[in-house]
Amino acid sequence: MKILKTYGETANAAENAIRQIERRGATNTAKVDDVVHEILDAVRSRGDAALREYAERFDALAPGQSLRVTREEMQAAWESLGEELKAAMRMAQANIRIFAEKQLPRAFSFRPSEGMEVGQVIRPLVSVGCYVPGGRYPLPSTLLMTTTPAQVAGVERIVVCSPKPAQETLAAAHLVGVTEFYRIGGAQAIAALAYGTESIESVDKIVGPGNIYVTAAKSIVSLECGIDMPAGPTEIVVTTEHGDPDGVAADLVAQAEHDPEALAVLITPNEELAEAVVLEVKRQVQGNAIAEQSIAAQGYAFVTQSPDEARELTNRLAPEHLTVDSGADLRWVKNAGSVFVGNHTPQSMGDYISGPNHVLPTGRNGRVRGGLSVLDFIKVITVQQYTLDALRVVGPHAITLAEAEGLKGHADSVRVRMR
Ligand code: HSO
Ligand code: ZN
Repeated sequence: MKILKTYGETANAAENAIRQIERRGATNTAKVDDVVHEILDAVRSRGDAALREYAERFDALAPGQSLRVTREEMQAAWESLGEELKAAMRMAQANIRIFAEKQLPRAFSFRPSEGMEVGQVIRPLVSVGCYVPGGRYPLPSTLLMTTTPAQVAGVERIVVCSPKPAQETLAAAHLVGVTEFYRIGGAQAIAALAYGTESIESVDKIVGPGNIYVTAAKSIVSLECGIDMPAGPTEIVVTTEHGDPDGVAADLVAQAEHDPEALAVLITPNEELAEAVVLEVKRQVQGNAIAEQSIAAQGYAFVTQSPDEARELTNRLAPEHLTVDSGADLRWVKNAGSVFVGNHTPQSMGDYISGPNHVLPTGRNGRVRGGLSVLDFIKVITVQQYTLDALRVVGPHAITLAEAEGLKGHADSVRVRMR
């Protein structure tokens, strides 16, 4: 983990490192774009056959093994779990559900003037695909985080795709009541969800995190299918003046263990604290091979001249996970995926159990959106209605605007109904 002061001799080195971190999203997928296009084309043109070939080649699907997981398999997986894990999954599911329910926007309608009514209704998406990464670790928590808000929204058809799904992931699927689960992954799974195959019907939107192939595939298919966001390698920023070095280091190591490309950053005006955290990270990271790699490559402690500068830098990076000292004033947080306050709030609580989603914007997407939520699974549809009297009062203004735009048909369509 490199310590860089943003002032004095290291100011340039710090600025260069910051710029490189800022560019992290864009450069990433370019190197796999060609392969991903090839996979997408193959699944689009050859459907199930191509899907099977890729699944056998990359995801250890046995020849003859079905792509679709049966409900009996999910149930057996659930029954094989210990009571402790079952209880933890139940609590996570309950908290994710309550949180998503609170997030639901409301329908309304009102009368801006007599006889004129405008409003909105909320409708769930009809079908969604939830991608649950298989790779390095099984992620049953991601299955809960993606499917539960979709259920709360009222999505009719929820499809889960996960390569080499672990028993825990199948068990989580049983817990939430998933009925359509395919053991496919990578760009080929995204292609199947977006385009459909003989055996898999396409979905309206694909959500969930994934490796660089999945992220690249999602961005390519997004022209014809909804997607949530590019959720790439994990990122953590801790912005603190007086955090506890042990706890801060533990959070940095925790998120760094997701991926050799994970980003782990400390931002502090307190140089002593930076040194203590760096030492502590060095100690805690031992034996954790992936965290060691990512911290060596993308681990930074930026020492700023002031708390304000620390806050500005934080917003510039727009991190996926952000830990701050105090919740009393969060107005300064402009860009972040999810915020964790104080020494007693390990980021892992949010990863697993608190209820807010752990599928979060990476690659500076925290500038334009927050984490996955019930809002990703609904549409706000607007509704309006006039009485004849109201149309006679408000219509002339629409006619004026239509004529200003030279759109005679628009103007006439109002005029005709005012008679
Ligand atoms: N921190 C991850 C989510 C996760 N953590 C799943 C543990 N399991 C999102 O970047
Ligand atoms: Zn995590």
